[in-house]
Amino acid sequence: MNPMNILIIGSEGQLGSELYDALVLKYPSAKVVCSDIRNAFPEKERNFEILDATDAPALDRIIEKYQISQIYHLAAILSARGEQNPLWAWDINMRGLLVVLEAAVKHKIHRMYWPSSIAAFGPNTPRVQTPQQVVMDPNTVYGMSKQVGELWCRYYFEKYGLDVRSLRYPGIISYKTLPGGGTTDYAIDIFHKALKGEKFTCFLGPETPLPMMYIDDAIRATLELMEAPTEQIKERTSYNLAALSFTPEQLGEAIKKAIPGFEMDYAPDFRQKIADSWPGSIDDSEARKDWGWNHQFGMDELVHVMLDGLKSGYLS
Ligand code: AKB
Repeated sequence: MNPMNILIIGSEGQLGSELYDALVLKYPSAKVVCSDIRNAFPEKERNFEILDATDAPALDRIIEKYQISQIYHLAAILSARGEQNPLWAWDINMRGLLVVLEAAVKHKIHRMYWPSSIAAFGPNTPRVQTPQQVVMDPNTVYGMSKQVGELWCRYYFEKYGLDVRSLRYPGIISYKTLPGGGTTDYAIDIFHKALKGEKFTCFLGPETPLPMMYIDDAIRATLELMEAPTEQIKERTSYNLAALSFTPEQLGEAIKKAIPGFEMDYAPDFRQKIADSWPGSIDDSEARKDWGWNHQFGMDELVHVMLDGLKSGYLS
């Protein structure tokens, strides 16, 4: 089987859409197949299949049709949206993962990727420089699905030899697509408002630190993890991954340096409690040691790339 027939499940989201472009660029001779519950980019010429990740027979058909050998399973309901419909979020996130893991074993998938998140930690996890191995007691449905999902990934690796790899993403910041339903989304909305000359009301309080990362770093980390030799992958649940950590106030100050008239205020809502249960910063030294992870985008680079990118035609 050609190791480079790749399926992205959840290809139309914030991460999937940019991962597609990165995979096509990195592996020009690979076949990269996109799948999601809707086609968000009908103008793009590419292999696209409608797929509900919990539909096992449909997934079987796609894997067979394209002789898929690698899967990136990104489809998930994020933290804030998950709290509005907990059983539905659990079903999509958990049953979706199990359906894909089963299909991966059945079709002898060469390598699989599934993202975990800082949401897998919880209120009793130490919040500063949260280590790789630590108490994890998430209290959101999204976080619970990530924590248990990590254990399922390790289980499929140990029991069936499935080479499934995972990263605990921080909040991912990007300008090409809008995220949907996360607690870290404020750090994207703020740029749209700032550029439109509007005041931004943040749904988190000013002093809420959260780990964040520019999307190019997140995509590069994902591809580097997937390319790392098997013997270098020592963590089979999911790797801590970090770049930046800031509060809404600090981000606002950084934006003000570029847009001096920018104004923001704060009206914390139910998402504050979610953010308060997550780490403020992450110790990702194991990823750095095991497979050479190193982030590139700091605060200044992040602010500039977001403002320039949005100005180039992506402003909502
Ligand atoms: C969310 O806010 O739900 C996500 C995440 C941190 O996993 N961005």
